[in-house]
Amino acid sequence: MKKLALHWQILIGMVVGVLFGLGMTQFEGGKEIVQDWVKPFGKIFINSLKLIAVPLILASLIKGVSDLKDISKLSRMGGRTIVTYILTTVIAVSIGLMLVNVIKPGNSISEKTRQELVENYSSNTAKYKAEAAKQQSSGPLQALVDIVPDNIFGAATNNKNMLQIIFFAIFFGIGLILIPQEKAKPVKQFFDGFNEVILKLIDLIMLAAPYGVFALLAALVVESPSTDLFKALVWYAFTVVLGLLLMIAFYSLLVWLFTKKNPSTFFKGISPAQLLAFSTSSSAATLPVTMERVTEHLGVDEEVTSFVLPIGATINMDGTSLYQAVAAVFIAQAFGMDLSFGVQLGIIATATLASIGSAAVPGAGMVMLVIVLAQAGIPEAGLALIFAIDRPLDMCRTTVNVTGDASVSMLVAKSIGKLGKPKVKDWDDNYPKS
Ligand code: DAS
Repeated sequence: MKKLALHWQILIGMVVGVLFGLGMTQFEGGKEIVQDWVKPFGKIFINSLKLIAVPLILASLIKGVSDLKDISKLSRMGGRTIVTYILTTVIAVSIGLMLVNVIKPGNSISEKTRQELVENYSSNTAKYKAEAAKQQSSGPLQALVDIVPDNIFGAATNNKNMLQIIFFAIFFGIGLILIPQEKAKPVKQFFDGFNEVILKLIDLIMLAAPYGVFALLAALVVESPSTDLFKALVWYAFTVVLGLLLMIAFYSLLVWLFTKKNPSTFFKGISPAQLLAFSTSSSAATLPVTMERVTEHLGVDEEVTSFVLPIGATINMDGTSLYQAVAAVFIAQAFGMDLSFGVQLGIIATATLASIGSAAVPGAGMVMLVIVLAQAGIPEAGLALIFAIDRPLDMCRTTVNVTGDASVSMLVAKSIGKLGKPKVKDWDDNYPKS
């Protein structure tokens, strides 16, 4: 039989995991069997994702920043592009935070289930309380000071210091642009190759995803058989998808306001890339199609697409950042934690940076969620709660990531007079003359 696409394999892993877990709860000792012989494989799977986080950031960010080439091109388009990308990402995170605080998907979990979760998952509740106390006692600019590491190898030793890794990677990438290019070339080639290796490692890790999801879901079912946990997960998924749909509406408004192209022609132009993003969950795999559609069908000059879209695929992931904000607060709610406004503001910064550091491959947003959780002091054990339904959400957020890149490329092109008529006639007849 033709090998099933990975996302179908994962969906099957989910269903079989739930059924297996439900079956094991039907007889004495079933829970312990799953906890002793199945759950460890879920833990191994999540650890492998966390393992890859630091090298992933170094590789994808240094490559993305150093690909900006020379500073003059950087200044002409780079400033506009980076600012617009960061603005749309901050808006995405803010929409995510607003929705998750209004819908409160994690609050529908009963106190009994919450206690079970706390016992089963959060071995580090005490650490969280200590962290929170430490944060309260530190000065107002401590969060800023914490971003600059005093030792890169020390920073790389645990996922808590991801922001320091991101800072170093961006700093290093800028340094690469500023030195003589014959000196930078071998270094850039190293990081290009390093980036390829890391992306391959993620492919390999994701091959284990169906089994990892099976183990995670089976453990989830036996350890919290309450139906209210599943209800909470459905509300969580609803919150993410609602936020993503709002982002799609926001992009069409931006395109209409700033380029006067009507939304239906924008979506007709970009939809093949959106469908590819949805089915592959990979912005990188979709990039060639995104570039072709934006250039041929949306009238953006080649010089703009060749600069704005590769950078966008690397550092602009609005769907991912929105998902990370919702997921972080959902896990906190599920563990009965009341995040202060200050911590949620911190989530805006870390989810923005985490999405910048996320690679354009399946599951990367989940890997980088570790940063957001660690910085907000939320037990990363909560990952086990949401990973099981991560893949369908990954498909949705990747679609938004690609749509965001395409819309920003049109805005940047328009702002420098590089937005013309499409080369391929598939517009409707009343296409406005730009
Ligand atoms: N799948 C990633 C992408 O390709 C996004 C994510 O994992 O959040 O954009």
